[in-house]
Amino acid sequence: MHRTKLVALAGAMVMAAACGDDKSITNPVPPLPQATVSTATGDIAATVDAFRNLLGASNGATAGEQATGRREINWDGAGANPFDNQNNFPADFFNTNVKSGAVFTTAGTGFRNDSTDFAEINPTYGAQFNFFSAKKIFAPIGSNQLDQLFQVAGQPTPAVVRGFGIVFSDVDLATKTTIEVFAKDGSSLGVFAAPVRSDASGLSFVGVTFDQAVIARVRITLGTGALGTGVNDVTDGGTADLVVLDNVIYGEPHQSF
Ligand SMILES: [Ca+2]
Ligand SMILES: [Ca+2]
Repeated sequence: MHRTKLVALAGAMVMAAACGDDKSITNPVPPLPQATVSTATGDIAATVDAFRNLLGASNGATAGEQATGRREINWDGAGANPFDNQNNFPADFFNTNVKSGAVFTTAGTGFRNDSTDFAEINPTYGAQFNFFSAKKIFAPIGSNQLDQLFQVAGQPTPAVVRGFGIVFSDVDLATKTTIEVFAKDGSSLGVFAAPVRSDASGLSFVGVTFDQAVIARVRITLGTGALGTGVNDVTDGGTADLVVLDNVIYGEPHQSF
């Protein structure tokens, strides 16, 4: 084992020296990718459909990298039923059980897919939240932020996508519910806010696309507070704008090199 490590280290040093000796190459500064943003509030269906079409045909949960198209998570499939209305939804469900190329992280304590508008957490939530696709919706537990990362469908291989869109329920405060998209080097490609709700459905949509697959991670910020027993929405006697999410729609995950 020690010999293997030493050989690998020596190899790395040779490579570093070779790179360091080459002063003839200059790296041109790449142009910043240009984002195309679409948003909607109220009756969002037409905007969501247009966003889907922008990304291409649905690849469903087909394993393996496809040349073009999109993926989508609606949280409604029967495969997720064993996890309904609990706080232990698997972070990698949508690239293991269902091969859609998405994994999630949060600084909170877990994730929850919910068929009761989260009313079992707090009865007041039934009057706040609503679904876009019937009838499950999703949220992190113990935090109002989550990250979505991309992998080649069915493989633990980091990937990038060219677009990402998301449906939110119950956005009450402007500029607080956002997606921030990041390139594979960790640099931010921009922050994009969802519009405030505007009708009884309470739904909002924001989506962003680029010409190339440049998005490696999306940070999703849901309003200004986490769901909780006794924690009411700002429109129901509380102090925080509580927001949850439904459909996430994204370009085909392509292996990032
Ligand atoms: Ca749904
Ligand atoms: Ca709210």
